Amino acid sequence: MRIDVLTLFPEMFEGVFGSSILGKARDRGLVSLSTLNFREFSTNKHHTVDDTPYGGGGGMVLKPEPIFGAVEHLLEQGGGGREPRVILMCPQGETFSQRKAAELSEESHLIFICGHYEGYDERIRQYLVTDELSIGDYVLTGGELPAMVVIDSVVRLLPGVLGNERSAVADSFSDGLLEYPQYTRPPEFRGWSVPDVLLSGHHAEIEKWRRMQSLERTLVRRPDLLEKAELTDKERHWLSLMRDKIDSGNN
Ligand code: 4G0
Repeated sequence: MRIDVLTLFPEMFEGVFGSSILGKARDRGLVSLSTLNFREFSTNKHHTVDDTPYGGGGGMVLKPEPIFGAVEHLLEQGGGGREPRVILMCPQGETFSQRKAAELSEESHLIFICGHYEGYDERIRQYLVTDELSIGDYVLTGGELPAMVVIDSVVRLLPGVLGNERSAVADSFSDGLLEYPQYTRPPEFRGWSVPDVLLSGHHAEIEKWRRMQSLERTLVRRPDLLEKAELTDKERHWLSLMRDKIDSGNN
């Protein structure tokens, strides 16, 4: 996979792209990660990339020429493959999710556009961008941190990026439920002990306990996830008892 980021602050990506899992994936040739400063594609002599909005109202708007110029430069570099996804990070975008990460991980070329502005010229959205994404309902000073979040979640899904043992572990969301609690040595720490069942060696019992813990934790913290989770009739029944118990505790 090839990933390009259009940004006025390429130095923000150095640490994230060079470190840990992302850095290793890049060194091993599993992904190419590049930044491009779109100021280089400004068409005026002061190299400006923004301007005041038509119709007034204050603030600044990102001009179309530097963004179109930078994307077209990347397309001229070729690299074969399919049409790239051109992704604009903005608070008005579709909320990013694990499902979207999985969808993007199937692509061969992603281009991220990061702005620091109150807005983009609408023609960028209309004629260049394929996806508008938001990482959540809050406003940041720029789209760089959101782009890093999306890139990290996509790259870790690429084949060979995570070691076998790590990818085998059931992540939160992979089965629609939150993860069960985990413990390691010592069996007792400051008087707080590890649940007996985990030390019992009864694998069937351990699996049952973990599943119940996942269900309970999801019910308490993220009941919205239960609507889409794959549950047995027995589990649904157990959850309704649990829900009643919680409700009676609150009244
Ligand atoms: C475009 C994304 C870019 C428009 C970007 C702000 C949060 C997110 C930016 C704006 C961002 C997110 C209209 C404020 C840059 N902040 N939640 N800031 N507006 O993904």
